[in-house]
Amino acid sequence: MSASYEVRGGIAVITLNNPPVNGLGYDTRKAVAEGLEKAEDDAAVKAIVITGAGKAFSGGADIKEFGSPKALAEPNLLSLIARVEGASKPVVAAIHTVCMGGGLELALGCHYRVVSPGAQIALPEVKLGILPGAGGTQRLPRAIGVEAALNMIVSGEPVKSELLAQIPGQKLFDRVIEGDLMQGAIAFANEIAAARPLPMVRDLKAKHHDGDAYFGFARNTVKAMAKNFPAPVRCVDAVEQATKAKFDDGMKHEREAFAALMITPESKALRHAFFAERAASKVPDVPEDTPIRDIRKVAVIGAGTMGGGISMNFLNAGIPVVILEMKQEALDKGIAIIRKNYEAQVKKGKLKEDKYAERMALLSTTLSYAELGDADLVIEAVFEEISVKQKVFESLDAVMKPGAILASNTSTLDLDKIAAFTKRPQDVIGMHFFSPANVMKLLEVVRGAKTAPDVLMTVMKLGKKIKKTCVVSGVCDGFIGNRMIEQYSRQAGFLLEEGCTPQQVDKAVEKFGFAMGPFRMGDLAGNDIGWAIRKRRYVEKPNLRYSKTADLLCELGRYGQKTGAGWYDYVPGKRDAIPSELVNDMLGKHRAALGITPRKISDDEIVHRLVYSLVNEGARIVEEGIASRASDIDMVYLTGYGFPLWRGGPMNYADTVGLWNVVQAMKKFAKNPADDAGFWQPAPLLARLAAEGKSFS
Ligand code: 3H9
Repeated sequence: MSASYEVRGGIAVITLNNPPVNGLGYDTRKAVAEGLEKAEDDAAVKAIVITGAGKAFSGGADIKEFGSPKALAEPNLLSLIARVEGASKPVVAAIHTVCMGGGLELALGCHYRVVSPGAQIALPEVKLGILPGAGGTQRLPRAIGVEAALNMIVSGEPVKSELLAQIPGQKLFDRVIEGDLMQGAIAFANEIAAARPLPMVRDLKAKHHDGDAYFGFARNTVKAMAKNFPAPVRCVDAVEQATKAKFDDGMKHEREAFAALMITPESKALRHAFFAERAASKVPDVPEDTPIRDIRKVAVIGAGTMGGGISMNFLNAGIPVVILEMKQEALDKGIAIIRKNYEAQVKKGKLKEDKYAERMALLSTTLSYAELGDADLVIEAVFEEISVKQKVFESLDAVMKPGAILASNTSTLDLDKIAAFTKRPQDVIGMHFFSPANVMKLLEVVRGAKTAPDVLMTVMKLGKKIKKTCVVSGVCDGFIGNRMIEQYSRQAGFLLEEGCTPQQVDKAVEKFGFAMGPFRMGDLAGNDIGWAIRKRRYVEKPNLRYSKTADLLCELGRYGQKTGAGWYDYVPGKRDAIPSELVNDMLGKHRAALGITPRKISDDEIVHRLVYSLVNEGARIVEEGIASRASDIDMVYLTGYGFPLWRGGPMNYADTVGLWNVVQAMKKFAKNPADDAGFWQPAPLLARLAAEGKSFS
């Protein structure tokens, strides 16, 4: 059933019923139109109420339909809204919980709107790289005023219904109904049943006292803030039309902008990311309704930067945390850093004093494992060395209550080995946070060979609660993200050997849209980390080729910002990366020693060699089942590694280039004698998909 129809005491009630969020897909639109017709034809019906079943009034147009003929099939959303607006009997929208996008546009086409307090009201289309395309840019400014509407349309952020209802002179909500919404809506419909003419938002005026200056300012601000996304500026243009053009002309403008934005690569990438994020939360062989364990208290081992950041996630979500350290001094230092972080948020106005106090009150500390026993989840964030982890997990195994989840924050070590240090490997899981752990969205959830399904599902749901994007990874060296970055770093080293400078590589990659190029990133994270991994690799895989440039840098003690010098020079106390003559000399000498004549390498080649390194390793990771799907890899790179959102992640980017083209480029790179032919051997999955003309998605 996509929408139900019933008559309650002379009021027809049409209930959208298209789970999970009553998306306005074809069947639902058709059912609403049929309901309207029935209600108009029934002389006993005085007025009509439209509402939504379940957990939403409506989440908007059905995004899954986009690009298919169904999205345009009549009644499309525009014609449905026109049909509602032109109905001969009053139509009341009864809004609750979620009213977004096309859902809000449908409500704006109704003659009246009543709402429950706490409902999330939004036009979030901009987050999908489009603008509201069913009258939202024309009707919302008429209902709540130009500035409030533009803020909502450009940000896409939800606003609580009771706040919107407080806007002076607003015409969005006719009544806020505390208590039973349907009872209130039917009572309201009875009150207005005889009112004529029927009010229409389209007849209101959208005015701004200083329109030209305001829209000029808004356009400049939006351009600066969203320079890689075309939609926000089009939103400003469309709302300006609402103030200057006739309603029908404004609608035409909106429709054209909507159609133009829909086909942009940016919108495609954002829609890909929307579905990728939701897909990542699903584990193919673990049912979503798997009963989960109750997590009421969390223990964190280690009060260092990572342990402190991890703890803050839980404190922010109202979950008590106990931190364990070996020495009181280390505990004091860790707590002081957490305090400092919260105080900085209070100073910036991002956190209220009382909330800060509430969070700190949830935090306790201990020097003794014996005091951790009542925690439901313990996360270890200690030194990345297997013997240290062994000690920690043996201690935890001895004290944690039965059923407690034992998690490791390891980024490289074998989780199955760690699990084997306990007598309960089914309760052991990896929770790989990214630094700063209280800020970064990504949480790689590492599933060991023996991790129990309910442990996995508990951590996935908990991850959502602490506002992380969770991606499941199987056990392998580096898991998803770091395993791929290793190939990217190897290739970056080859580029230096062939003639690039670190700044040239960083600039090209940053122009492509990465938050930071590989060398600035190395300086920030510490070049010694990669050095330690390479030393391990030289023993494990002696035939694998690495550029020696990064080792030479580390031998000079240039570990990055923490030592005041790395690939770049730094002025003490500052983070600005200054090109280093010493490093460029070092690279020149190294090339000479290898007999390489440096060549000029284009930005295009730099970017493609680096991004395709990620893609090729990503394909291996999918094929090996380490990641469940290619879009999981995109989520890892979008939320943990600064990959440009408007390109949708490395695998999506490869799809847009075309996998055949990617493989052709790789074959060309393989022929370069200064590169490494073995490096460019296409992963079997990539080769197969390219040959079959398919994509990762
Ligand atoms: C639009 O309206 C265009 C118009 O202006 C013009 C048209 C001409 N369609 O997020 P969750 C699915 S554009 C289809 O985990 P939550 C989602 O894929 C639309 N499906 O739940 C997932 O499915 P699955 C403007 C949708 O409770 C499931 O719902 N609207 C849609 O945390 C649960 O999702 C938006 O951009 C949809 N519109 O949050 C709203 N929305 O289980 C986007 C959700 O199969 N949606 N699904 O993976 C949201 O912001 C959140 O989903 C919402 C619920 C707040 C609604």
